[in-house]
Amino acid sequence: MAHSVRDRLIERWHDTQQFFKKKDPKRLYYLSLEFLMGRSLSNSIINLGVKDQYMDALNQLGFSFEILAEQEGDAALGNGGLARLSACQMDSLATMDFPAWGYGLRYQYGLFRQVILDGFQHEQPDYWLNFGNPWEIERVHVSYAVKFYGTVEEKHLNGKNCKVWIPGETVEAVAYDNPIPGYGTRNTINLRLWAAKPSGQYDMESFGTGDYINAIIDRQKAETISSVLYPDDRSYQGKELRLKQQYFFVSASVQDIIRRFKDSHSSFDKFHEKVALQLNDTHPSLAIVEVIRVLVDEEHLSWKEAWDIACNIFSYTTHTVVPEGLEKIPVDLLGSLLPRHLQIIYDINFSFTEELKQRFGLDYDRLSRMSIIEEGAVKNIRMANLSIVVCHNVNGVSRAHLDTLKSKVFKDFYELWPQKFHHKTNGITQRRWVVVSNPGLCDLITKWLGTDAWIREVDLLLGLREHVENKELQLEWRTVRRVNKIRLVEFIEAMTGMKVSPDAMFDVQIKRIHEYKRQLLNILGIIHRYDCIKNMKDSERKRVVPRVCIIGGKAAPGYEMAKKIIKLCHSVGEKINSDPDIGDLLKLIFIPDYNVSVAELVIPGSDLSQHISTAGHEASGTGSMKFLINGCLLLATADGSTLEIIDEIGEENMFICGAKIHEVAMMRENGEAPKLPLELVHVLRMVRDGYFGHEEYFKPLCDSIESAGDFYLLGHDFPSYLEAQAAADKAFVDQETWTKMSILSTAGSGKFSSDRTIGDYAAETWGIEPCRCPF
Ligand code: F58
Repeated sequence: MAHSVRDRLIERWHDTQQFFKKKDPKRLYYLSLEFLMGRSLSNSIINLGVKDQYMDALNQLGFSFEILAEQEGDAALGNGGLARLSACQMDSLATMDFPAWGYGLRYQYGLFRQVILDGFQHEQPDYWLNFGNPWEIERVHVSYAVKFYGTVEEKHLNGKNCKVWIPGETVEAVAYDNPIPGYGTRNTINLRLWAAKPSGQYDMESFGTGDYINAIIDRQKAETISSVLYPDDRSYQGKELRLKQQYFFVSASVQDIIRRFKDSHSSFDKFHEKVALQLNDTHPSLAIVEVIRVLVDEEHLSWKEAWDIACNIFSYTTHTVVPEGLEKIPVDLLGSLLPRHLQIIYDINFSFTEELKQRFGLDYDRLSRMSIIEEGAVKNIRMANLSIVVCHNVNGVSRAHLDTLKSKVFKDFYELWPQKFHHKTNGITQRRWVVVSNPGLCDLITKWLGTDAWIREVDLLLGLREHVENKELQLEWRTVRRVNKIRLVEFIEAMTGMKVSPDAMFDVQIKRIHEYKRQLLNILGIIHRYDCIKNMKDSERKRVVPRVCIIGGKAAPGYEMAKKIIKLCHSVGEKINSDPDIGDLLKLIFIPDYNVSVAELVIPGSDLSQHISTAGHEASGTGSMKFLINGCLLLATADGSTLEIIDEIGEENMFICGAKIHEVAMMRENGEAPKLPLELVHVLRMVRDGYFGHEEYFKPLCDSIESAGDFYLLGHDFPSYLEAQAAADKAFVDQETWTKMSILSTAGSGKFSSDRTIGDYAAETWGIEPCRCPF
């Protein structure tokens, strides 16, 4: 089936590329080291508009589409928010007919599989290409040599002094194209992923000297560059392999972009009118240096010409809120791997620091903060500084994030170039997150709006507001949600062996495990709830709203605290789930191996979802948007994009808790460690006393709150968190009110479509126009 869908994809993809070639519009090249695409089958047949035909054909052959679709594995070439954002944005770029290309790496091992043994996370390799990948087209003839190491020599050529890089190693980058179909359009854009292969000229000397076996083994090593995705979503890695990955993918992409441009242009005069390059965080920032190097050293443009081009074509989006999250590459490492690039970075930095001196005088503190080179025992290259200096546009991913960039992370740069800084609030695609994953709700929305046009024009969802009081809609809404809950109940039983009741409130927190995302706050809240129920009289228990608490997410393999949180969740779950006093009043489930496909199943079946990062720590957050559009209510802190969600649907339709961003900042500045609330002290005592076992193992978790300064302010936020939870219970009892809040959540979610985000980028940052291929 996949192969027959693939044929249709290839046809449209080919026509789209031919059409772009003929029209020669300005193109956007989206560079990202991570894409979390998930499954492709359902998405493709829906976007191609052939779902019904395929369902019929499969029925006739005696297959069920749902069962077949379940067989597909996820393409998990990314970690978390940043990577899923790239996937949503590719869908919007295709649907909105923008002439865009994605570039990335074709890792052989995607994000690790999470296996839980005795409540502990273990990582297993995700060798996702084992049975082949029907969605890619191998382009053996589209390949480029990528150089590493070696020396730079000064040569005199055609009356000019030139730098010539003599590489020490060359690896071949081979293209694998992945068609991305738009919805309701013939346009099908390309995601080109590079795989590393030994170069034809690789190590010929070793062959020459007769060391045949070792020469072959060395050749094989080339492939390691694209072998594995780094599974850390917290920090940059000062590792050589990571740097090699970055340069490998950047070099191949830049060569490809320049080759395509030169196919139809004889000079670089119009390069900036035809090319926009988007850097998804700083991971592809070496592209800036590579473009300058190729233009100066290989195309023989002047430094000034190359510089002007680079400044015109590059834009950069940052996804972090803390300076520690910014990428730094040791100068020695870069100098040995890419000697010519280091020279260029020094040249850029020289001009930049001269400009700073002109503007601010000899303010050495400022100079050292803003310099691209960080001085110190180990000298580093600050990739964010390099990106800001060159890019014409620096974007944050929510309004609140931009404020943080301006006032903290990039304060100095904002003072210098205020016009460069903007935000484009993130969004998610309604095609994947409703049409594919929640067909029941999709049909219901279409019925009540009287059109399916909202699938391309998401603002039409607002039309649901006028029906919110309609009892018929409310009933149908509840029915659809109930069916989704039952599907989730079955999934939970299959994954964990636990039977839960669909009458309970399904309260979900699924995302990467991080201290700042505060899964610990959630678990401590659950222990509190458990303790309260245990101490209730029978008559009181009757009033308890039954809950199924669901937590899922992966911890980075080296992140010990996150791993302890996973184990705590299991230990608490074991205790609660087997307590006969509790029965169906409370259950705690950990869903293993959380990924895009699991999210597609869990989100439509959730009643309440939690987004409770310490205010000021989540740059945007996109999980909340997926829940929102599916009519799941949010329990959230006033952080990242939640602030904008409040503006759209109103605080009265959500459960908001916790310190505000400025309050967190104030508490931190004053070094206040507020007294912990008694309920929290009691709950922590239960953990410390071994109520859930493993007291030694959990001690650092308790210490982080009680004796290590409670950096993430669980103590401060605990009371208001419990209040928000109580408000959610109260609202859930009144199913009519809950349903109205749910409808209003979906109705107000339009702003958080990636179509809006991409429309804003296209108009304000990239300067590209739709280019629609005729049907
Ligand atoms: C995430 N960042 C943000 N980084 O945390 C989230 O708030 C935001 O919604 C999302 O980006 C999309 O903008 C994120 O996923 C990473 O994964 C980096 C990977 C490499 C190391 C540093 C973090």
